[in-house]
Amino acid sequence: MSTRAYIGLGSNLADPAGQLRNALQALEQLPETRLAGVSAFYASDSLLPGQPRYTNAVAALDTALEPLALLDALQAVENEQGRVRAERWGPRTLDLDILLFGERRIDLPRLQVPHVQMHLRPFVLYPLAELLPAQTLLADGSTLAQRLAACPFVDLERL
Ligand code: A4P
Ligand code: MG
Repeated sequence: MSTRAYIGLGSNLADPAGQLRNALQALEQLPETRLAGVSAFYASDSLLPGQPRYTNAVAALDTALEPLALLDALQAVENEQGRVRAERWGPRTLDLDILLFGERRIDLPRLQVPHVQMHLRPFVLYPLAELLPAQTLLADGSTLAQRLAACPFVDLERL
């Protein structure tokens, strides 16, 4: 049986959109998994001051992997092609976060789902809204539509 999962992709390497495209190709190759949809790419300033701008997107996966196996697979993708240890750009050039895993609520040391910060981040909410209905309930009990209203489309550039 497969589960619909939503993955947040982020990169602030010199060619972040290229990083995301590579990551999407890797997601297509994951075992027991189908890439079911991808949002547009969005650019925004980093939450951490002094870092280059990020490009973010959200992908929908239909996967038969269990959540921790999916996390392992995503971390392998990050390690293989994402993490470039060029100090100038900081250590993290590809970030793959599990935003939602079906209706599951997971609270393990390695994995919290829904992603704890997602309802606060425009660069997650707007791409997610391209793939999910606005009435979808998020972890804090609010709907996607309510969170979008609380997180205005400011400084987010749809690429
Ligand atoms: N982990 C727990 N829950 C999850 C989950 N749902 N999905 C654990 C993925 N991983 C999860 O993550 C650290 C640990 O979180 C993992 O080992 C996993 O077991 P990480 O990606 O290795 O480390 P990180 O990147 O430092 O942490 P994190 O939380 O992903 O970073 P943030 O908070 O996302 O900050 N600004 C813009 N505009 N766009 C961005 O994407 N991203 C960051 C990174 C800062 N500013 C940004 C953006
Ligand atoms: Mg992460």
